[in-house]
Amino acid sequence: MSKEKILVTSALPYANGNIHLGHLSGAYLPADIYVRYKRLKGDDVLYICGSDEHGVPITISADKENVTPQEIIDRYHNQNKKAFEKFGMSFDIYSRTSLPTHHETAQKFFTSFYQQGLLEEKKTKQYYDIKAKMFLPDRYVEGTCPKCGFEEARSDECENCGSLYDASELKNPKSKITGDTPELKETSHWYFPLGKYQERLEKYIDEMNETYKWKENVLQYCRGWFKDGLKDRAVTRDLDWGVKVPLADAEGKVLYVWFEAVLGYISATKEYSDSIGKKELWKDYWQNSDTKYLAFIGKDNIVFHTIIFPAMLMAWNDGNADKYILPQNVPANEFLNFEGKKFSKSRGWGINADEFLELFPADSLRYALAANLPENKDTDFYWKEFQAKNNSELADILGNFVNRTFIFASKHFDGKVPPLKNTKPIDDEMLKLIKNHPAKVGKLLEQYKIRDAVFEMMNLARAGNKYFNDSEPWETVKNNKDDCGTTLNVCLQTIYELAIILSPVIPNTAEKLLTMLNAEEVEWDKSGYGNLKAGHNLNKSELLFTKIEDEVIDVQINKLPKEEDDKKKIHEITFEEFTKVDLKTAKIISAERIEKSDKLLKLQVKVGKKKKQIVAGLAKSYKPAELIDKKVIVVANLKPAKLFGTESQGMLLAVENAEGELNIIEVPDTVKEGTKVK
Ligand code: B3M
Ligand code: ZN
Repeated sequence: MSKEKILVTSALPYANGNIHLGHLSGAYLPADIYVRYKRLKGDDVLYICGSDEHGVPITISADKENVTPQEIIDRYHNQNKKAFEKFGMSFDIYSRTSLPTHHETAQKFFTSFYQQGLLEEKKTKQYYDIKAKMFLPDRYVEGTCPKCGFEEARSDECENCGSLYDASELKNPKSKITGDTPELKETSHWYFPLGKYQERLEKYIDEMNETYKWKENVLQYCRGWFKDGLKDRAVTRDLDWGVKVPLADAEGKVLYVWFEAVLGYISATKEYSDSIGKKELWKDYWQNSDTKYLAFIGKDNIVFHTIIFPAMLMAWNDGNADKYILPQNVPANEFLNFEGKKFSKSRGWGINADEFLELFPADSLRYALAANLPENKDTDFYWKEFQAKNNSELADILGNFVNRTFIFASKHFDGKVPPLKNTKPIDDEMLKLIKNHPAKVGKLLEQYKIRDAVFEMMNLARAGNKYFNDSEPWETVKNNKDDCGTTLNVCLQTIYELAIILSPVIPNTAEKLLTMLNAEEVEWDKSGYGNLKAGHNLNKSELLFTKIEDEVIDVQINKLPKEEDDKKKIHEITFEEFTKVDLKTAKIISAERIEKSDKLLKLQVKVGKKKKQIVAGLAKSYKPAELIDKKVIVVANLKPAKLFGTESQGMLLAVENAEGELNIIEVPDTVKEGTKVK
């Protein structure tokens, strides 16, 4: 097959936080494995990434810490760049959107759209936080849904009932930044007519899918968007951090972060071209119809890469002589969760890449994540599974196979590759497997079935171990040294192949293997049999993987916030919320058992002048008669509910002892019933 020209991008992470394992699994590791594989195939691959350094989340982080946005992006850009390096990401460049080249590129796109008359200026009313002195993006306004009463609805959309409404209809709007009530203030923005491109976009996706087979999860998202109908989208924001809107009357306005971030892929490629002294090289990728462009992302970014970015490129191409290519495929992944829950910085749930890599080798992490990528559905990272992948696969299967082969070769063949002589069926079968395996694994990688590919890679080591066992070289070494040599020859050739086909996943280990073999890297398709000549000198073997002990993993598991800590946090309420609970003293005037329940008692209580019926779980702790005339505390404003068919109009406070017995909280007899408890 002729060599391909391939441009690969991974989503540009926001430089306001650290990369965690979820990010790695979504958009980075799969792309890196694919890129490394394609390079081994001899293709011309360019792999681009960088930090997304604009947008409100960055300004908010800066405000919180009382530092400049520049300080935030510098910090996280550098930290993430280092973490990616440590993880073994093989970007050709890790650029950043705060650079002048990017600002110019993004402004050029805006100007082109503006000059083509595509952008419409519209006046809108938006929530403005007076204290924070800023217009609030949708996700920073919360209030009560005008349709269903859900209290955590967004400014123009309710997660609970799914309705969309005008921001002015939201009840009790609150700014999530200051907690204040924001005011609606008029502003104007430029809108990109996304709707106009719907037909072309549908056709583009259909065609790409027909030829290159897009992932089902990606297609489904797109269909959903098309079904709802694409609408105009504002491409500017009122903010002072970002790419300035290149118009005279646009003071205080910047390009919407998503509008410019996707163009960051192009500007980063320009940066790369400049850095190697070939200024025009970027065009050879972005403006070359022979280039295959693949955008790796997580599922939350699908619409931006399959709809908005392509529409922008179409719009540019309509009005300019130099034409950009569109993504040929967008192999988006679902999410990786952590020990059964979503990663959450605020709850301390999950682990950052750099912290992880302080503790364990990058290859162990790469392998464990790759074997469990969220390709079609969300998956979970579990510490115990990570340990098992490292110990029972990397160490026990791969490590063991390599180790026993090298020990045997050094002990009985003077550290040289023995010749292949009179092969038997068992050897022929193994040789056939080696010969066909790279193509088999390659085919899976071409289809972005990376998990399956990883499984097949390790299968070669599994087969190697089995072949070693079945050939019994410890027997043949005594009575048939040629046969023994043949076994070792085949095992060493297998290790050579493993060093190549496993290298996209565990590059550091692959390098070690090549050093041990005293051999050079070969192309993927040439990694089958025949690379080690008889008599070739091997180097000394090294330990490839250290087993991870239970204690080491337990330390990590014990570090996770406990369920109770979680609950404590969730149950924290404000004083205002507390005052909503109407606690009053009450006097019990009657009590009786509820039929068929051995726990519940039906009580009549007097709260001031009012009478209330309360169903309480006191039957195991009190006889009804014991309760009469007791003065207690009740929640007087609890919504009535039915328990065992009996209405309960309140709740009574009691404490439970270690045996599970309840003791009602009594108040002194001198306190009148109906008194407010504070
Ligand atoms: N920064 C969102 C994210 O990190 C966004 C991606 C931009 S890709 C051009 O998930
Ligand atoms: Zn609602």
